[in-house]
Amino acid sequence: MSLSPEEKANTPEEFLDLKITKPSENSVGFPAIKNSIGQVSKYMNAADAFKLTLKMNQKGGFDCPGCAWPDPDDERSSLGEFCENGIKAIAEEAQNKTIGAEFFAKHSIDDMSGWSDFQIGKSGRLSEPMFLSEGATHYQPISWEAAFKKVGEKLNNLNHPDEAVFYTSGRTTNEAAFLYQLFVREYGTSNLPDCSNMCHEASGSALSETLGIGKGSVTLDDLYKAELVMIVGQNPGTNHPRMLTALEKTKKNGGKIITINPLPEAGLMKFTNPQNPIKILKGGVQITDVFVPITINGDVAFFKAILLKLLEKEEAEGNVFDKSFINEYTSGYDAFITDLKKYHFETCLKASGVSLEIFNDVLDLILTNNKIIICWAMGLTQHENAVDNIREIVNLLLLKGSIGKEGAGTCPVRGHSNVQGDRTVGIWESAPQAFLDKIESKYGFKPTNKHGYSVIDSIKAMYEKKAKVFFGMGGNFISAVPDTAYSAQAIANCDLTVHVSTKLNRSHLVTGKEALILPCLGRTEKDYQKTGVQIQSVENSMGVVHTTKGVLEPCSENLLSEVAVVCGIAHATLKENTKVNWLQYKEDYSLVRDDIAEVVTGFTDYNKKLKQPSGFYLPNGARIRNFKTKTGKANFSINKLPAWELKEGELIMMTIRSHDQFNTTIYGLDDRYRGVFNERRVIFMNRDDMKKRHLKEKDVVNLKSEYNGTIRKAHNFKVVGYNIPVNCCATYFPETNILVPLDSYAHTAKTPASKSVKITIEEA
Ligand SMILES: Nc1nc2c(c(=O)[nH]1)N[C@H]1C(S)=C(S)[C@@H](COP(=O)(O)OP(=O)(O)OC[C@H]3O[C@@H](n4cnc5c(=O)[nH]c(N)nc54)[C@H](O)[C@@H]3O)O[C@H]1N2
Ligand SMILES: Nc1nc2c(c(=O)[nH]1)N[C@H]1C(S)=C(S)[C@@H](COP(=O)(O)OP(=O)(O)OC[C@H]3O[C@@H](n4cnc5c(=O)[nH]c(N)nc54)[C@H](O)[C@@H]3O)O[C@H]1N2
Ligand SMILES: [Mo]
Repeated sequence: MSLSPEEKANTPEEFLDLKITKPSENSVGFPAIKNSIGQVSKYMNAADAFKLTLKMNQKGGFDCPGCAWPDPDDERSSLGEFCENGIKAIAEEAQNKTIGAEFFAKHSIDDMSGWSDFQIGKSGRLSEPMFLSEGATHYQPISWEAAFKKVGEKLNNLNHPDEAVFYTSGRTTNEAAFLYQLFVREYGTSNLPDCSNMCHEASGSALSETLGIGKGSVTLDDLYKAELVMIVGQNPGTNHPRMLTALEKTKKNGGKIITINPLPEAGLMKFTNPQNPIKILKGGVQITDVFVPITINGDVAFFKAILLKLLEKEEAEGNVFDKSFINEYTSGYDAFITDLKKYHFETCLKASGVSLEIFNDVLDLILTNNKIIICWAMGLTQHENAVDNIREIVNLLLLKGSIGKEGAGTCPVRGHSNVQGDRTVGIWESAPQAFLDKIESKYGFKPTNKHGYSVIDSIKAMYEKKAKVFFGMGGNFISAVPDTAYSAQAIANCDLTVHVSTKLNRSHLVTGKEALILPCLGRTEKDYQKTGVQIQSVENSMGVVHTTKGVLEPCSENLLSEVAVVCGIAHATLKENTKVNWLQYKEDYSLVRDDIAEVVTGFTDYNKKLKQPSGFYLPNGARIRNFKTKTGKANFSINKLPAWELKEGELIMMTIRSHDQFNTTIYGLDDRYRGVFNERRVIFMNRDDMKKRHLKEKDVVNLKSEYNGTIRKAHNFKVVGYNIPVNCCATYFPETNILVPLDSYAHTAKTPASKSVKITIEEA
């Protein structure tokens, strides 16, 4: 009997053998090196591994497919510019093992669904296109031509182009992403949801409105020169390890660091640069000067408390606010201050869960420093009030005049290595009219200006059978999205699901009636085309566009590049009804860049500029105090104190990443820094909350969330006592995505609120 979509989508509930040790404060150093070498040697051959580490993030080398942290403009480490988790990312992509017809003949969809995500990922690299016909239990090989034809036919048979959804994960290069959105728009829809919808959408939304650009304003050099860096809701030791090297420099230059996080994450407390053998022996530097153990979603309250005290001091003594900046460059100051005065300091501080003593330490640093950078990631963006979180941060920076000057500004730290670039070149379900007009004037067709589906809208549309074809350019949609059971049914309602992927993942197992897997080249591999090996380009978290060029031979002869896949599908779908010469691009990617140069602002002379070894910076208004907002100024905003309460017995749960995963790709089963080994089905709890519920370490519990009357459950999690604020708890994503309600998302940005899920705990 076949498994239900929900059964296939959920991770298996059985346990491994959980070991718990004391969490570490320090990150990196010898264990990290040992760990990454271990990972490489298990899955890759040594010569390839060596070649890769030498070229990773080097000028003219390839961009690490891990995170989007920028490379230094000046010197790069001769040892290779990489980190433990970057090595794991490439070891995962450049695996020795490949899977094709034989593998899929042996393993049915149901069999593979019973595997853990770790096992699924370790199957190997996909090596040939595969097709799942209606009612079949196994995938079968299909030729590229037949696969393209199938996609084209399905798309052409829909009642309306809006019945198709085209998702993008953030590894896709600028060249492939630009062509992909061009195809989707010429086909006739703007249904271009992407992983950004679940990630930094709230940052984009808040920053566009307040500062006129949906990206951060700082460069790496600013970070070195900042007097004060605040790191809010981010775990760089695991997710952006090379950021710690930058912070080490900030500290060396005399800068101070405040960390605001429910968890004392290892890298932030102490860091040993793995590329500096002397430091490894000495035991590293302390990164954080003041650690603020905030309650989950206590950030607006905490920042309001800060703003109130700053105002009090300004009114008493003056000289706290940067008055000349406020007068010249901002709008909305008076209304903002009037609103702020409605709040009480004590109420705000209490809601943040922070002690007065720690609060005062933070306040002192903010009062005495004027070059402030605030960095943040998912801890701020994945809440219903996420946009408010970020706007409140901007309010603080504006009061201090800490924007658009050296050593100061906003630093949303992006996730996927090219998620920022994808948006820049047009992967956007609600792209601005000016961009659509440029497409029209360049290509001669009129793209629809109707806003398309975001991730949340897409899931609803598929569930309601308003969308019937799902196309995924990379990613692992079913494991990344919230509300697993509902979302699995949504996918199962589709007629066709298509995934362009490097590795097997759960999204290949939870399918529409028919399904295709289209295997593509990864970042590390050479991309051979008619005019020779192609380079591609990406944009990092700080708006630098630079090249990436693979160094290894492709793992199979039957892979296509993402660019070639898009060209093939566009050709098969649009046939003679196109204004675009699709087939030329795949032979020479510089032609795509010529088009981008004409259509996308900031890319003039793209091909020429890419020849600069470190790439080039895109224009950034906020960086030079040219705020392209509706008012033409930087806007203060009015943000409410979020009104959420826990009912008796409820905890607020954040779904976070372990040290051994890249999103839904599970590298290993340990979370070394947090002292959890060989198990992912765990729930981190405050020991007082455990006591209240008569729970001991390793007790097995079920988790239940109730939202607007709907109950969702996740079974079998082991309790781990942890240094986390009372009433808060943490679990890993994707295991608990089933508990995240689809309707709980950030206002205006629609980012799923996967960091503030209210749950209760039941005995298993
Ligand atoms: N190795 C590795 N690197 C990655 C990834 C990966 O999975 N593995 N993923 C990539 C992607 S796509 C992204 S978006 C980034 C994600 O990078 P992060 O945002 O660092 O990842 P998360 O694990 O989601 O961590 C969120 C952090 O916010 C804290 N937090 C949670 N809720 C709150 C809150 O309410 N307030 C505050 N102040 N803090 C809170 C958590 O304790 C945790 O430290 O990393 C990228 N890099
Ligand atoms: N509960 C909860 N849910 C979350 C989050 C959370 O913190 N909590 N975080 C959210 C965030 S920030 C993000 S960004 C999303 C991530 O969502 P996604 O981007 O959809 O997920 P990934 O796990 O990064 O996708 C991994 C898959 O991408 C494919 N892949 C890897 N490299 C390439 C490539 O070069 N080309 C192609 N075509 N395919 C490739 C592989 O097949 C791999 O299995 O998840 C979100 N979901
Ligand atoms: Mo992300």
